[in-house]
Amino acid sequence: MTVTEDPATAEVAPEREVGKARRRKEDARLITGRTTWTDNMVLPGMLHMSVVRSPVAHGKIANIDVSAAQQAPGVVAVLTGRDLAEEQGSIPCAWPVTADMVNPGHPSIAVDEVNHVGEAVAVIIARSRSAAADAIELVDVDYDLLPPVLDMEEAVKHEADLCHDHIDSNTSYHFVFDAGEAGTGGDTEQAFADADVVVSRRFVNQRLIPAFMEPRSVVVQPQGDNFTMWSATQIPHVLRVMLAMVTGVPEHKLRVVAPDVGGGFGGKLQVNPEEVIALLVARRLGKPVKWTETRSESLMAAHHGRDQIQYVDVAATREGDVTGLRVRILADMGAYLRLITPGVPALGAFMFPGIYKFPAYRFECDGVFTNKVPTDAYRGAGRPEATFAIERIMDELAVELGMDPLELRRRNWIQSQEFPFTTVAGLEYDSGDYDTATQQALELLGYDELREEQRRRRESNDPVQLGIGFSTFTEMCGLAPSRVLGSLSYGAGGWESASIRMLPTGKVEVVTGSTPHGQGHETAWSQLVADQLGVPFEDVEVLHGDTAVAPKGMDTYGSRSLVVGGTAVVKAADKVIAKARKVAAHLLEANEDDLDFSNGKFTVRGTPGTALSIQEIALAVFAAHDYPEDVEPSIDADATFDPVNFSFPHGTHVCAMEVDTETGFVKIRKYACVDDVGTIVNPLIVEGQVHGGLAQGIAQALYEEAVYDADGNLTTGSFVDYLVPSAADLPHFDTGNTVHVAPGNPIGAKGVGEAGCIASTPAVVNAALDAVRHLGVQDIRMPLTPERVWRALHHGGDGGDRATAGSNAYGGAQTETTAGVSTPQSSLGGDR
Ligand code: MCN
Repeated sequence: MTVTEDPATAEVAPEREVGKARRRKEDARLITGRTTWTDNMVLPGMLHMSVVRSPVAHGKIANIDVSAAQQAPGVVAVLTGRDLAEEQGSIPCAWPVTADMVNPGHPSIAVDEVNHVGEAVAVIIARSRSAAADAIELVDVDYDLLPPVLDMEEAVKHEADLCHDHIDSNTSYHFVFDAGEAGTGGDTEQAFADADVVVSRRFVNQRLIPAFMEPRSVVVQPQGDNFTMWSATQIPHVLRVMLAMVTGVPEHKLRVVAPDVGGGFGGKLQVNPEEVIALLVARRLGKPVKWTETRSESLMAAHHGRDQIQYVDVAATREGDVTGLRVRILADMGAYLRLITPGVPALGAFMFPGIYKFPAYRFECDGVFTNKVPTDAYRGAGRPEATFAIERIMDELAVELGMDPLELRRRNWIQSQEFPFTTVAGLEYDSGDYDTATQQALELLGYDELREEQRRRRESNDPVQLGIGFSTFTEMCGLAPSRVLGSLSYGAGGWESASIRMLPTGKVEVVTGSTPHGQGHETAWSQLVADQLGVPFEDVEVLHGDTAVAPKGMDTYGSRSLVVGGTAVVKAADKVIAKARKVAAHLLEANEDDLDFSNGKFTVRGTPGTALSIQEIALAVFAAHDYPEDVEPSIDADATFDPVNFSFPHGTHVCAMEVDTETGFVKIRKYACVDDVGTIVNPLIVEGQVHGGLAQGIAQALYEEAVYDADGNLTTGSFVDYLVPSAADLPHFDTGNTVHVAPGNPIGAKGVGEAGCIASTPAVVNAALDAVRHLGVQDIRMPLTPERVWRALHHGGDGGDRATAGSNAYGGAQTETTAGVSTPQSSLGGDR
């Protein structure tokens, strides 16, 4: 081993990688088609699976005749729910939010009854994809129809039809968080009784479809009693555990691989019936099996998101100090409880107070069964719904008080010097400065000029009116401290793991438990490791998404990967350095305490010119000819990180919107946002994440809605009807950042993966309302289609399909505003 002479004079500190807008390493292979998506997999003797799906929303299966399909050319087998009844178990739900939550169970293939259009009733296994697809038509299923339960407010009434006739109610659970009872706030009822002003609203947060680019796809290869599954999933690690539990295939006999995955947005945070069935079929037939959904199947049968009816009451003083918040929601579970279906609204429960200092807060949620496809995580999962409600009602309160909406917010939000701040929901917000972010966002927007233009248009009765809407948001992400998840009855922890392998030639393999599917972890983790170990960015390879390669992991969702998984990587790197230090001390014949480590090199303090790089040490321990006696010949290291708190990114989003009062067309004139995501590892990725999130959040406000007809058919069953916007439908985004370092992780980062999606929706709706409120419009139901806007303008109400007046399921008024009285207008606990 030679010790390199390295005159200090020649040393130039390399530019830090963290903070560099590196283009993503992974993009070259992704955008040039040089990767293997699950559907590209071809295995010798591979069979193809297609799924026969229910065309009815609710019914008993009277008879299934598969004889014609079985005789079709190329068909190898046709299996029904009865055929697999012994082995298929139930699709797992890992988040029983209350002890008495009712779970109807969910067979991967329906056995006796179907509960939503698109539910699997049989599978066909054939030698080719086309043979499997063609035989679908040949399976003859007789259904005894039952009335579908489709409307949540009807479903919770006593006399309602039942979604599952073996359960005597459509309510799965009733979840309550009461700050008074939790000791984190005062008495909410008292706050409302004492209020000068109470504003009550009913908001509809419509059903959405995650609409990932790569459809769901799975390939299973049996090898004796071992199985390898490739799946377009966000959660190979969780999936493996769950499949082992559901099917009885021993966990150590099952390898799950998530190859490159083309988006998920929470929609692939799931244990899919088709994954279970493909595994069972491969086990039964002893042959590889592939299933890839069509786009229509994806829209119809992959889980949906959002779908809440929210009754929100806010209490305040006449001067504009908020004194109480009361939220009651109906959350549509769909027909079954999937992996985290019940937990989505429960997670949101803690975010309704937003960034405001409410002294009292009560939240109640009913998880309601309907004969629709189950809901589950969709980008933000519970937090966009909560943010929408609070940011909408703050605007309504401002109108009621005759205050500027921003002024009302400023008056009530947490001040920068008050961090860390424990909210009325019991969360400890870590750091931030809402004033500065807001100021910057206003400047980016050109706020003063746009307000002036708005005034001019109003005065001249311009048919095109202009409005400006805000959303000053925070969110809890970086999921999550395991103990907190445990206290919320979630079935797993929130840690993440990493390993660093120092290869003999000095190259570095980083194994991460996170599972990127568009977020660029290969690039960002390389930047972290390059800085930490002082090795070139190009010398780092990041491995992920294969339980045989990365055996431990909690996967990617909840904007957790950098904060939790990135921290595990940094901690593993620190352990590598600590191990290497012992070897370096030995080789440099120095005391460990006398060594400095920077830019990838150990130097002996006071002895300039003597240096040993960590890459040289990797070779030394590989040869293992000369290393200290009390250490092992390896500097590789593992780390597992469990955060002590969530991270709380925040930001101010401002939208300027034109509304054509003659046609109802809306157009985003300008969109500006300033987000604080703590330390930014890669500004290019962060900007991309914000843009993607904005696209989805704006799409909820303006374009997207999963619509069912009166029989329970999904009428938005293709991209012709379900309007995912293209780049051409979206405005230019003016984005900026403030940086308040997160104290809970050594990187100082907060998550960004969901921020744009959480923040943007209310800003857009608030902007549209700001444009037309003077014309008598109080609400417009999302998405703000031209028809809805026009109807709200010309016929009142919210332009949606509900009556303009009347009482909601809880006996409260739908859009009640009460100024100057001390009695709350929305009474909870009506007809349930
Ligand atoms: N990042 C950074 N600096 C920060 C925060 C994040 O450089 N302060 C970088 C990270 O290094 C990472 C990316 O931004 O490369 C996102 O990081 P993070 O916020 O930790 O989020 P996750 O990686 O955990 O991704 C999950 C999140 C979620 S929950 C959804 S939904 C979502 C999203 O990411 N789905 C996506 N972004 C998506 N992007 C794509 N292309 N496709 C999806 O399906």
